[in-house]
Amino acid sequence: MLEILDTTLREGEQTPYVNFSVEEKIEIAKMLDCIGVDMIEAGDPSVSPNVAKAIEKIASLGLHAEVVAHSIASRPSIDRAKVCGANRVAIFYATSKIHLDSKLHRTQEQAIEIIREHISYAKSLGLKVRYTPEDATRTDFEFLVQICNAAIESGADRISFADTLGIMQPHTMFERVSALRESLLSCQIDLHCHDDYGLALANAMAGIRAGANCIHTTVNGLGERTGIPDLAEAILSFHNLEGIQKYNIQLLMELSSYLEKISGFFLSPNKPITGQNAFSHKSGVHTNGVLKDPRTYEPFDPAMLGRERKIVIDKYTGKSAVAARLKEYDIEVSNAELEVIVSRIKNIGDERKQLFDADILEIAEQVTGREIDVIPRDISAMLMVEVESHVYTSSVVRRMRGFTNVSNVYEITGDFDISAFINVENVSALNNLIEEIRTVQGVKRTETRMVLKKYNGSNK
Ligand code: HCA
Ligand code: CU
Repeated sequence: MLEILDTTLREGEQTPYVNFSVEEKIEIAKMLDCIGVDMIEAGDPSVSPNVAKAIEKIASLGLHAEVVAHSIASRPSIDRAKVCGANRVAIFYATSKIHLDSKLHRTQEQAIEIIREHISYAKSLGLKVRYTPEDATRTDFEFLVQICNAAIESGADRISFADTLGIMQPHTMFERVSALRESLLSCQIDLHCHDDYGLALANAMAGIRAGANCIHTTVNGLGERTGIPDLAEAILSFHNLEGIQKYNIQLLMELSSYLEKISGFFLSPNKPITGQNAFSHKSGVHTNGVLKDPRTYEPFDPAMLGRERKIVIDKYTGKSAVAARLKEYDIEVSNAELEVIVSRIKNIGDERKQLFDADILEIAEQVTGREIDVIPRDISAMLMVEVESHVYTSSVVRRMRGFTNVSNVYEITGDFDISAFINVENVSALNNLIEEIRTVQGVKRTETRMVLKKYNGSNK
């Protein structure tokens, strides 16, 4: 049965500019445990006193998951893993020629000796041991087998086949893992796949097919450079495509949002599974299909994740989507009115990036000549930003204009330096966006004013 080791707390914290507090790490570990991941890699205690403290606290929580400490091959580091109370130490030592020659300055024979010595030492402390040949996928295969078998003989019961540079493809991964399975002494095989070419999860799934036992993930795919497989993508792929149903899917969105919030590292809208657009439909053909039967354009029901589908209304939209949106507000229109409303939307949609419910309701009001007295569900807000005195206001404006949901950015006089208009789907999206804007360098303070009613210019 597949196992998942989540390494948000170790690999994830290696994401540029991401750091977690001890309390945040404890919260993440608890949520991961509720989701049911099999192992939590909680950090390398030699990195800093706070990393060590977090591992210690997590190890003392009595979680269901095994708590793993990462470590270089050094006795003091392994001692620290032991002191922290981790169940297992994961010792990594690179094996590729380029790492041995240029980084470690060791021969292959020396590397084998170092591994034997440190694994035996960790075992003597009563720790379970995983050995990671770092850069395994660029390592001479015969030597890789030799050093891994030396590690297993010394007491490692797990080998992490690390694609440190993300250079595998599904078929090469399948071949390599099959060959490893044939050549290695008895052990569990982990797959640590980096995502440099966007193939990490596909490679991990191919490796599991070939007989590996465990894949490494992080929440939101965090990690060095472009990270490693995202926990939610991995769980949903194995659940829906491979029929492996052992994890608690309902908590994945909450954990992902929590990570966005505390890391300041926000998901791109088109990210699979947890991205904002994952269940949004736009073209007339798609929306018409989805409204008749969601299975036409949805690989699975968003309710699995506690999410809802969204029908985007703009110039691509057809009559059925507009009628359905109006119906959500209990507004009935005749077929002739509907046709005029859709044609107006198509004209406006050419000029405007995004149409909100307030705009659609306004058009309906104008076309039908009847007053529509409902409050749109999506939200508009005015955001005021004060900029640090040593920062150019224009540099903050430039960053703010990069956010999709921010429009009409003005430099202004008075207590604040910038005002901008925000349009989002709901309060939590508003919260996320404001948090994101607060992380922009040079932003000192923000104030948000929610719009209650909007009056557009006379023309449209
Ligand atoms: C690194 C180490 C590692 C280790 C993976 C593992 C890698 O280069 O930072 O222990 O399974 O990618 O090789 O993250
Ligand atoms: Cu890594």
